[in-house]
Amino acid sequence: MADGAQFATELPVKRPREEELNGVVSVYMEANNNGASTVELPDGIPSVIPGWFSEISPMWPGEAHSLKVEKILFQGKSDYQNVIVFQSATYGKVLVLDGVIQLTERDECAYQEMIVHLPLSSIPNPRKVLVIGGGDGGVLREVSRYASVEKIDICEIDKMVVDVSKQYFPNVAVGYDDPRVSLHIGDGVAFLKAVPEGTYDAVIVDSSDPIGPAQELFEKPFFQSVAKALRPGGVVCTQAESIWLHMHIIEEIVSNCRQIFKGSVNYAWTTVPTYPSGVIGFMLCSTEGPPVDFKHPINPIDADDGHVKTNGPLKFYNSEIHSAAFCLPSFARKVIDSKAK
Ligand code: SPD
Repeated sequence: MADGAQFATELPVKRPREEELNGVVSVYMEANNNGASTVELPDGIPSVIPGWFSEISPMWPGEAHSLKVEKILFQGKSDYQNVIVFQSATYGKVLVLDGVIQLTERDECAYQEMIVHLPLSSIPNPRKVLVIGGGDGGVLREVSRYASVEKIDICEIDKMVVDVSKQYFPNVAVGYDDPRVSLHIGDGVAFLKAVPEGTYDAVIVDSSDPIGPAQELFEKPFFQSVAKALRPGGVVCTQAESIWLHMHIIEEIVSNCRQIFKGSVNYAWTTVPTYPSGVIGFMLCSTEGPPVDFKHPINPIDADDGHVKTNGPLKFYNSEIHSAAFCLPSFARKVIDSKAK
C-alpha cells in the first residue's frame, strides 16, 4: 500500500488526455433541459449559447464550471483568440477568451488584488513596474494604488482585449486612466528581450492559460528574460494555475524559477470561484540582492488609505490574507519543497 504522503502527492495531479487535446471538446447544455441533451461544436467555436456557458478545456479534463447566461454582449475573433463578453445571472459581466473565463465582475477583485499586492507590498517603494498580459486593465488599477510608482509599462498582445474591456468593464479598465501607464501592444516575450538589464522593480505576468497565445509565458527562457529585466532584489509575480489541477505545471515552473531566481522562490494561492477548481496560484520570486520576505509584507497597501479616494477600497486583499496565501496544503508543499533540493 502506498504511504499517505505518496498518495497525497499523487492525488491532485491531472494530466491532459491526448484525445482531448486534439479532439472536439466544446459542449453546451440548453437551459431548462435538465442536461438531457448535449451538442458538440467544432474546435474554436465558443460554448456560449443563451442558456448556460460551460467552461471546457483539455487543461481540466472531465469537469466544467457553468454560469447561466442572460445575454451575450460581444463576440469577436481577434488575430489571437475568440473574445466573448456575456451578462451572467449571478457573477455580473464575464470576459471569456478562447472559451476560458478571464474575469467576472463579481470575483475579479480576488485575482487582480492578489497578483499585484503580494509582490508590491513585499518591497519598499516600488518605482517601475512592468505588466505582461493583463489587457483588461485590472492589474493596472491595483498597481496604481502605490504612490511610489512612477512608471507602469504594460505589454498586451491582443488589442481587442483592451478595447473590449474599456467598453464593457469600465471598473476594471479604469487602470488605463492613470497617467503613469504606457500601453504597448505586442508580444510580451519580445518586449522583455528588448528591456535593458535591471530596469524594473517588479514584473507582473497576468497571463491566460498555457495553451494559446500565453504558452511561452510559462517557459524557462521567458523567466530568464524576466530575471534580466529586474533590478537586484526585484520581484516577479506570475499567474501559476491551480494546485488541484496543475501540479505538473507548477512543479516545472518552480523548478525553472529555482534555477533562475537566486533571491527567493515561493508559491501562493487564493480563491477565485469562477476559475477552474475555484482557486488559482501565483509564483513569487526575487532576484539576488536585497532580500525579499514575501510572507511578511513590509509595504502593506492596506495600512495606507491614500489610494482609496481615487481607487476605491480594497475588496479582497489585506495583510492577513497576504501571509495566509503562502500556507500550502501538504500535497502541494511536498512537491514545491522537493524542488528546493
Ligand atoms: N484559467 C484562467 C486564468 C486567467 C488568468 N488571467 C486572468 C486575467 C485577469 N486580469
